[in-house]
Amino acid sequence: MKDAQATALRERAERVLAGGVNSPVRAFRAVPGTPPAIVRGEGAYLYDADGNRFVDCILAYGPHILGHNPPEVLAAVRAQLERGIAFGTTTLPEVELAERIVDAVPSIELVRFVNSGTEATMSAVRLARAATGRDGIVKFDGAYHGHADALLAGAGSGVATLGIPGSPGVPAAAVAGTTVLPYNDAGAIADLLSRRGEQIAAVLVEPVAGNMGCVPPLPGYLERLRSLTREHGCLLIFDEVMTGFRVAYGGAQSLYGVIPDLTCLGKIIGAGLPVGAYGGSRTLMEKVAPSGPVYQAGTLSGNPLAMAAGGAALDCLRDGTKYERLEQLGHRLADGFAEAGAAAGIECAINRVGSMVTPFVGVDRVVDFASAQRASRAGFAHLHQTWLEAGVLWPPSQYETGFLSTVHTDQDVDRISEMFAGGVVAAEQVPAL
Ligand code: KE4
Repeated sequence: MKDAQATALRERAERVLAGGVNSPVRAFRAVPGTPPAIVRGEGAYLYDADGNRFVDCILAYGPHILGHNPPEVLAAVRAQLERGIAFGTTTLPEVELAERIVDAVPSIELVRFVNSGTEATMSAVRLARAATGRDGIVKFDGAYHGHADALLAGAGSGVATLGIPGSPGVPAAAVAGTTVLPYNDAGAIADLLSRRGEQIAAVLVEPVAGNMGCVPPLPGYLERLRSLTREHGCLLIFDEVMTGFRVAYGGAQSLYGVIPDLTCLGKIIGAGLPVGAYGGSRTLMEKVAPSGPVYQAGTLSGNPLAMAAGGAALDCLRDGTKYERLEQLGHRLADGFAEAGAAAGIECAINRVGSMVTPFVGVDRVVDFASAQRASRAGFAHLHQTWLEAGVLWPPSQYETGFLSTVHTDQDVDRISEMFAGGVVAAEQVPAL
């Protein structure tokens, strides 16, 4: 029955939504099967109309670190709803969330809320260009920073999933200032900056890559980015849309002790409601209108419902104890994958930072997009289908990161591992899909 409802919803959606989805990765184009027709989320689980339960490792691609509908977030949203949805004025919830972010994130003295991660990175790049008077931007192959023209070059996530080389409609001029380098290659960035550093406004990096699958920074890499950008007068921008409040309460910058000039946030700070943010020093952020000339705006930026939801979520995370639980769960899951792969005699690279986990089948090490691309996508697709049939919902792409929440149980994690064991096969053994 679940396939019948899923197919019916997809066919109905394809009659009125572009591609039947509102974001390409949801279309399951890189894996077999039909996206389930989800009608409800609760805790670590999603449910379809027939009540079939799925252990959810997508978690809306990151926001639901506390699981679906955490009571504290629901209560905060309900309370705000009674007071109003949007006012077009400054409200207490946006000030309170900003205070939490300023208190938590080392690089941020002033913050500006927007409505998506794309807006956050797009605005941070504009600010960096204005602040330095330079146009050049460096990003890394397989990193995804949203779909702003200048940042679609060499993008990961859905762009990589669908194998789109950038995107039609992005004029060459829009990406002319964007240089794409391999991630985790300190020599490549050192060489580029030695040759063209004075033209580079900013180096934009996911401090833990999450859009080529999860790929942690090699030891010393972030420190090297920090020293090289400082040496050449470029800004260092950490895109922490995914890692912010995910890998630590202060994000990857507090986990690794490397402080960027600007930070982009999203996902968890809205607890599933539309949100993005960018922030940095007072000196930099006062260049943003209306205090400075760098223009950026948004009708629903700082929306009170999203702000109330994010504030409640951060209050649940602030004491740090939940990160200990996320580390335990992530460690248990990664160990389960590694044991299953070894037992099956299949070469696997299991990458993890906290509760961000990606298994790569058919390779022994993944440190950048090129090595991620050497993993068996057919093997991943087979694994994804095995999970789906067993009631585990994993992101439908090798180039997405699986997430755990504070309300996943050891039993949930062990089931995911058991199904990994059933689904991980060598590329040559992958049945015709
Ligand atoms: P949004 O514009 O989708 O809110 O955020 C863009 C973005 C920016 N930076 C990072 C590090 C991100 O991971 C994202 C978006 N993440 C993807 C998942 N890998 C969103 C999923 C989707 O496109 O539907």
